[in-house]
Amino acid sequence: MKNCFRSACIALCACLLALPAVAAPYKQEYKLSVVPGATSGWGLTATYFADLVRERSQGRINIKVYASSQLLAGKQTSEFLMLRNGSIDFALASTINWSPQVKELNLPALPFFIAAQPDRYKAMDAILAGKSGQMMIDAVEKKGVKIIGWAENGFRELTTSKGPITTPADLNGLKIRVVGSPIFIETFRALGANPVNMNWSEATTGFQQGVVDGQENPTNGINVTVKIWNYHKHQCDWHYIIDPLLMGVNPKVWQGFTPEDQKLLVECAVETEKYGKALSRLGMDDGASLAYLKSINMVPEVADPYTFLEQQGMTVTKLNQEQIAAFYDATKGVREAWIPKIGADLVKAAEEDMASVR
Ligand code: X2X
Repeated sequence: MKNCFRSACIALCACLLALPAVAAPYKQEYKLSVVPGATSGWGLTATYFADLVRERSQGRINIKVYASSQLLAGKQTSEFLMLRNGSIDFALASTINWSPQVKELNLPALPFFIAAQPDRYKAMDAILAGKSGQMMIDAVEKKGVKIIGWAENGFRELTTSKGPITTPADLNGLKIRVVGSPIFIETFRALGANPVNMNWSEATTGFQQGVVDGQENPTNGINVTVKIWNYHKHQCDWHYIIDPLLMGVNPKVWQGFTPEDQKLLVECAVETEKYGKALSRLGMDDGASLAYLKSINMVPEVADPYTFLEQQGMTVTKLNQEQIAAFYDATKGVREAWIPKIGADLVKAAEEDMASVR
């Protein structure tokens, strides 16, 4: 009898050991936050990621994109904290919106730091693929959010109702809407402008009412999709800063995925980076973005943004390197003040990454 009981126990244990580990069930829906609208380049990039993940996981991982700062009650600079505390599962996020909490993310917002490079796209790619990109990721992860990839909102160009703008003096006294991140206030003050802090969720109403004379955002991703010509007739292409996008995940949510699914998510993020960068750079690079978008059959309606903006009655002024140098000089003090806050070692690593592709 005793033996019988023992054998039964052994058999039961063997059975239990043979069972696969019981993974936590996946959520029916994972919420992904995006600050601007669903039709912005950034919104389309997030949707591309969500669709890819759904398809490759055969519907096991269902990510829903919540655009227009819906999950943030309009307050874009609270996104990082909400993702960290788990109110949000995923975010495709601008370095600008997380920079109040993670100082290192001000690196791409150092005025004219990347714009002064001979090839700004190459310089950006070198940073993201290099040591400085990894240092930014490490800084975010140390603060409690998992990063699985990059994408791009784009180089930010200035649009104004008064203009054209070709020298810092042209900005004198102009009211410019900026995001609520301190480096922007300092940069525009250094240029003699009057920066006004406004959430993106309220910005277009502000443009409509003429509360400000201008704003700065990327050409393809935002200026075209928000129909900026309805408010501003001038665009100054000065490339003064860029906001790469981070694909962030709440760490508990991340740990809830099996290793295979974590791998799948990273692979989807890698493809999303290619798509997002191509959308952002389309019509402004050597043609590589158009070729890529054609190859995946995803060319958007506006493939030539400059011609398109001019057709809408806008004047686009493309500054040459000499004109950009005048803005570079005028913002020297901002760079000097911010390098120690961002971290001199990070800025040095970025300089080395950019130099490696010159
Ligand atoms: O607020 C902006 O300008 C936007 C949409 O580009 C960001 O979220 C950084």
